[in-house]
Amino acid sequence: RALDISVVGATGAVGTALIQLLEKSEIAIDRLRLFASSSGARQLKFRDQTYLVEALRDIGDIGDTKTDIAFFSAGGDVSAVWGARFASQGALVIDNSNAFRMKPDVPLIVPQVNACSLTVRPPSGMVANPNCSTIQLVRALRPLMATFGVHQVLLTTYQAASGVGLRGINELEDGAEAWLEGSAGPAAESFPVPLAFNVIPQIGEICREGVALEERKLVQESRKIFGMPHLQLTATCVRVPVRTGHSEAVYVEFDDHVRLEQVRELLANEPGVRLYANDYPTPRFLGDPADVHVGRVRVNPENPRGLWMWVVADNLQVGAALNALLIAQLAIANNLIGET
Ligand code: 2RA
Repeated sequence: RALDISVVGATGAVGTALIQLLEKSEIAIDRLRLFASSSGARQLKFRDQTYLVEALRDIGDIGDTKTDIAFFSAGGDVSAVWGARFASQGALVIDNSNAFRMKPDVPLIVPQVNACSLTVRPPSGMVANPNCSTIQLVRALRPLMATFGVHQVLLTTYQAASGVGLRGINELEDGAEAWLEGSAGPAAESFPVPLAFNVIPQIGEICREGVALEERKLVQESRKIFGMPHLQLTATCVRVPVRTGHSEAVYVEFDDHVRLEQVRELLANEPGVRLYANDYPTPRFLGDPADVHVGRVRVNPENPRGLWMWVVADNLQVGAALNALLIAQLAIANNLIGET
């Protein structure tokens, strides 16, 4: 049946990508409502119709619609209030924020990795979309974790400016332009320090023990998705002057020796993973934005239990919008819509 769908955060980087994916999807839509935190009505085209983007403050009258699926990518505060309310009124809420990811009763889903964990427990039909840097990591690790015993995972991320949304891209470009013109450029707002021609080893606040929030998310979310509460994983998350596309240098230490040919075969046969045998992906020249791109796969010559790989993905697609759409398609296929 055609569905009643809402998108909250419709004019942000992720919301825009999601609406484009929805338009091309086969999901039948009876009613679409678009909400944005920014004031001022805007109009968006969708499947040859024009839709008014409503301000969040207007969201209050959702009582008059039985929303089937509500996508949220407008920040944790909005999700905490309105996501919970949509869910309590029976919607399947697919939330891109950090608000509910670690709640025990909220599934944290990457369909290619833990689709079986997608259950929607009434009355809360909340499903959490993991953090972008987590999604590409677990999609690359999945075939290896399913085959070998893993002792620990170490990684460094190189995350694009669009991780903080359109404002991040604008700040990077304005800062780069100013730098090339010899001026200091705008003060840093989206990042701890100016990002242009720089790298910043901090994403999110520095929590206890000197661990940044982004690094803690990677650990906690990977453990929840794999169902491995004691998985040894540690990371340094770095912001780099790239518009879009997160990169990760990942070191996996297995319980036993690994053969490079077997690892390559596992990655090459993993749906949605593109293996580069003699080349490597870079964010600026990335291929299919729906894929996780893996290159530089090599066994550590000093330790036959250790494997390096370089993992790159579009943080707005793989890391957010596409994963959210795949969760919706999975829920529809599993007849979970209207169950909440
Ligand atoms: C970032 N992963 O890159 C965080 C949120 N998208 O900023």
